[in-house]
Amino acid sequence: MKIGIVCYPTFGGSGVVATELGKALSAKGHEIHFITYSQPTRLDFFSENLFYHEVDIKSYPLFEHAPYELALASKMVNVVKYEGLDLLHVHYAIPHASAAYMAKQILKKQGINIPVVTTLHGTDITLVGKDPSYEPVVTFSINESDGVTAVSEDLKKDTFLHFDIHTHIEVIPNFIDLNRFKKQKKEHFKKAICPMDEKLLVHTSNFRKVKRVEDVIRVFFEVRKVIPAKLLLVGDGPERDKMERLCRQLGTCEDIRFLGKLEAVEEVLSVADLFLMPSEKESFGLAALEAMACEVPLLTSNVGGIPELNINGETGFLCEVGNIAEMTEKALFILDGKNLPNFKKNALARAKMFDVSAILPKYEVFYAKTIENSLLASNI
Ligand code: GMT
Repeated sequence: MKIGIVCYPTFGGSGVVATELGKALSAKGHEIHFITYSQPTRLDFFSENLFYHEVDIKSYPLFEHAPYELALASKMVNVVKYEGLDLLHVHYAIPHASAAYMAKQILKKQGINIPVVTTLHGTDITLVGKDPSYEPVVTFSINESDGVTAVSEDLKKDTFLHFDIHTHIEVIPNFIDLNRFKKQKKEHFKKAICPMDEKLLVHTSNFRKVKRVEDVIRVFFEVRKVIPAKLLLVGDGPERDKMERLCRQLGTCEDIRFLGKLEAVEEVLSVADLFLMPSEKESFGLAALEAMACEVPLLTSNVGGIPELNINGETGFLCEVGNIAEMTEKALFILDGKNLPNFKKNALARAKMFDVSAILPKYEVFYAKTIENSLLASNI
């Protein structure tokens, strides 16, 4: 198949999933065309089946905000037309689903039928999408997509709850490439960070409010009172400065390191003992899956799609959002020498269920079904 993939080419989970999906599909012989406003972060190599089309967003003194959606729709029209695409797969509803709808209508006038698959990732539904300033367009463009997928059952449920949706939503969970995300021998790194064999706690995120990084630091602070431990914080974002101030206020700076945006996050995960994801909302929790693949147990909140990933008492624990005392108690239980090996083993076993080889065929089947239905429905 010739597939166009539209996504945010940044460090966010939806962009990572979209890029990894495109890479995996291309490795299976599909021709993949990425249509994004800059080169996706994980697309930094050559492959004969991978193409990149940059969306050129022209500005003009009149525009306070350059019209990204129009530039994207125009680019989609051209790529579909000149590359002969079979399908457009857009990740994150805003504004990709509505831009795809516009491209589809333009192409229809030219006698071309292009099926559109929209994948919902989370905040496009649970935070931004349901805001009245976007809701009507999000509802419309989801309903008008030829196929819709969500990354968890919980996100599917939320979509039906917040929007007037009368189309099927297929749940296809996120996935992981276990060839890349696996425990590597990085003892020298562990020794450098934890010279006294301290336990190593890790958190990775985009440091947005919804991630509750403050809870990570507070749990660490409590754990640190009981056992020797270190904390690595990977990523960057709006809350980072505030978090650095909190570390200073608690006097824990010596045991906490902010690593910033890191491409090879699997190297850090390889030496971690516990991964923390205390998010307020999380439709899937891709970062937690990456940790499990590296044999790291999870301490997470019990919201959104996380319980579909983290099995309470097996791969880690699910806790109430913001309950620092509960999280501390559970963290100490996992980190106990007699419990830790079992949690690590279970985490890896669970991650294997989300290997790319198991999830990719679900997308291929869904694409084929969507193309077939769309052909039947179109008069072209
Ligand atoms: O978590 C974010 O703020 C980024 C966001 C995105 O769209 O990049 O992540 C969402 O999509 C990821 C990939 O499907 C999911 O793993 C995350 O759980 C989801 N984030 C939220 O629901 C908050």
